[in-house]
Amino acid sequence: MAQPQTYRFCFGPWNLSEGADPYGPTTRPPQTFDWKLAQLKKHGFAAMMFHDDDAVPDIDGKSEAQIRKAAAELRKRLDGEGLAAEMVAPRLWFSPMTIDGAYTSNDPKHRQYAIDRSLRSIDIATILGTDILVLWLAREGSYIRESKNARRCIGWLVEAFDKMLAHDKKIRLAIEPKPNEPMDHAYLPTIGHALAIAQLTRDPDRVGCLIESAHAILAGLDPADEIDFAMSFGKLWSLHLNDQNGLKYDQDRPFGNTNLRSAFDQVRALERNGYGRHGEYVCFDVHPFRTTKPEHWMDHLLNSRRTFLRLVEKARTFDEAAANQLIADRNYQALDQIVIEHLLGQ
Ligand code: XUL
Ligand code: MN
Repeated sequence: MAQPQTYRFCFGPWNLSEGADPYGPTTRPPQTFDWKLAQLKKHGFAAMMFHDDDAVPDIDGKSEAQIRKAAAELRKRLDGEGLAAEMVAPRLWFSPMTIDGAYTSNDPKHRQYAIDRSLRSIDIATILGTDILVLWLAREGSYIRESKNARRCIGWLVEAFDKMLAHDKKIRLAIEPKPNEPMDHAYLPTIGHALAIAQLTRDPDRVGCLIESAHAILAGLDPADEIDFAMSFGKLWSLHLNDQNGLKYDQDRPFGNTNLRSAFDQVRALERNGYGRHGEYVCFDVHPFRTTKPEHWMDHLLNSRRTFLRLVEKARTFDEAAANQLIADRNYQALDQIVIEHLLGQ
C-alpha cells in the first residue's frame, strides 16, 4: 500500500512583513533577512521561496558575475543550514521599467528589461538548486483596455516564455495566475489560462502552474477544483495556501481562517492527487495581521501549518464509505451534514 504523503513546508521572506498597507505605515520594526531565515529553520520549515531580489539584493545594480557570486554565497548558506530554495520569481512589478507592464509593456526597451531580468532569475534559480521559476504576472493586463492590444500581448507573453525556456533547458515555468490587483484585469487570470498558454510555447511540458487559494477565490473559482484541474494535467508544481474573505483586495489570510470547509476540500484534493510525491512543497503565502505584535510575528505561518496538518487528519479520517453510500443514494443533504459534523468533531 502506498505510504501516506508527508508534507514539506515553506514560505518567503515577504511573508514576515511589517504591517504597512496602502493607507498606513509599518507597525513592526524591520527585520533582517538573517532573522527571517533563522525563524524558518527554527520552526521546522524545509525551504524558502525567493523573489530574485530577495536572493540577490540590488539586482538591477549588479553585473551578471556579481549576481552569480551573490547567489552562490546564498546557496552555500542554505546548504549549511540544511535548507532548500523552493523557487525563484522575478519581481517585475517594482521597477520604473515596468510601470506600463513588463513582458507586455508597449515600450520594447521595457519588454527587453523584463526578459533580461527573468533570464537572470533563472540563473539564480539554477545556482540555488531549484528548477522552478514562478511567474506572478503582476502588471500584465490593463486598466484602460484600449491602451493595449490583448492579442499582441498574448504573443509577447509567449515570446518571453520561449526565451526563458531556451535559456535553460531544465527550467520549468510555474505561472501563478491572479485575476486582478494590481491590474483591473489580468491577461492570465486562471489556471485554465495558464495551461492554455503553455500549449503555445516551444516546450509545453515545461510550463505549468502555481495555485494560490486567494487568487482562485478572487476569480470566483473553487481552489479545490483548480487543484484537481491542474493535477489532471500533472502541472501543479507549487502551491500558495491562504484564505480570502470574498471579492476584495488580496487578503493573504491564514489558511482556513475564513472558509474551513473550502480549506478541507483543498487538502482532500491535494491528498487524492498525491501532491508532494514529486518533491513539491506546501507554501503559505500569508501575511501577519497589521495588528500583530512583534512577539507573535510567526503565528500566522505556524497556525496555517497547524490547520493544514489537522485538515490532513480530517481528510484521512473522513468516512469515505459512508459518503459513497450517500452519493449512490443521491442523498447530498446527508452528505453535506456528515462533512459538517466531521469538521466540528465530537
Ligand atoms: C501576489 C503574490 C506574490 C507571488 C510571488 O499576490 O501572491 O507574492 O506569490 O511573486
Ligand atoms: Mn502567491
